[in-house]
Amino acid sequence: MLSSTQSLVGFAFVLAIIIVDGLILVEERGDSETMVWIDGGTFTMGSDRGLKDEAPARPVEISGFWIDKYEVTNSQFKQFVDATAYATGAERFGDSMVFQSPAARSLSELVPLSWWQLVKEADWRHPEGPNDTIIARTNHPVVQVNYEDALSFCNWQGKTLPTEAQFEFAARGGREGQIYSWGDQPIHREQGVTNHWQGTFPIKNENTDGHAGSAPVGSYPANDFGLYDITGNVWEWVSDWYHPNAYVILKDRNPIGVTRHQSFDPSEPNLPKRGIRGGSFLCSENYCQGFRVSARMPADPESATNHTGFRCVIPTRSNRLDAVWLN
Ligand SMILES: [Ca+2]
Ligand SMILES: [Ca+2]
Repeated sequence: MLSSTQSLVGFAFVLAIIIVDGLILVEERGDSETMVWIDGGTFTMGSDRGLKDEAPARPVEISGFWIDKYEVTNSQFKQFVDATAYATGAERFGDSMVFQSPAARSLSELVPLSWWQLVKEADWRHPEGPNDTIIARTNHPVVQVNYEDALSFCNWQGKTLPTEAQFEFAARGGREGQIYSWGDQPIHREQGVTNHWQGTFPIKNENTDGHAGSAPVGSYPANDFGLYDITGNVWEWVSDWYHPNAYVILKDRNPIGVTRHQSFDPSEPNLPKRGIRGGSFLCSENYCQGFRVSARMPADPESATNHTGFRCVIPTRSNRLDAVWLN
């Protein structure tokens, strides 16, 4: 085995040349200050106690990989934009989706999803609209980034987005079969485990955790693998195309998701969707419960919202070809 040290866009990687099955593979080693190495292994992916798209729970084998400790922040995304003059989808489209708390006093008065509004000039620098600013939120996760924006940032760092299986394996932190990254205790029985919504979504945010919106990354305890906000704070893009029956279809070793052509969301059958994971500051016990480690959510890859961000992984042999590209 040979190794050498190389600097890539300001991030240190150690390149190791590994000979496997007669093929020479180049595997980058992450910066342990900002990334965590996850040992590979077999875990039970999904849940038979959750929603239908999380079943059947089944054994999945994952190869080891490096993953960011934190969600990508506004200041990190600014470095990328400053270096590349990248324009996000929301900036090019001129609008983006923003959560707006409805005036209704009870859930029965609400039209489902009416709390999402398309707001002109909402983008990553102005997550809730033109009068909003991220000046005091440099260490908050970047939001209002669509799938291509997230992947472009990761590629700029020599990284890619995690697969759905990598994300769930990392989020579980070795807690086999448990509901949350902290165990089986319901979130209302735990103190300060993650940034989520307390109270009745979407009409009353009791805000007992002190963050009605996003929190600075790392404000809450890490999970058992040392990953911060891997549940809660903001949803995170994963590389898999979404299918509600993915766990019936996918292979058992390093699954990478269905194809774009196969992607299917029953609520919008003609629009291929990617997956997002981990829940956000808008997830509550009465509504999405996205902070359960098996929870899955389809998302339009071209759309961005003010509660979805991402983190990156170093490409491995298992996801190098399939996750780096957009289709
Ligand atoms: Ca909160
Ligand atoms: Ca998160």
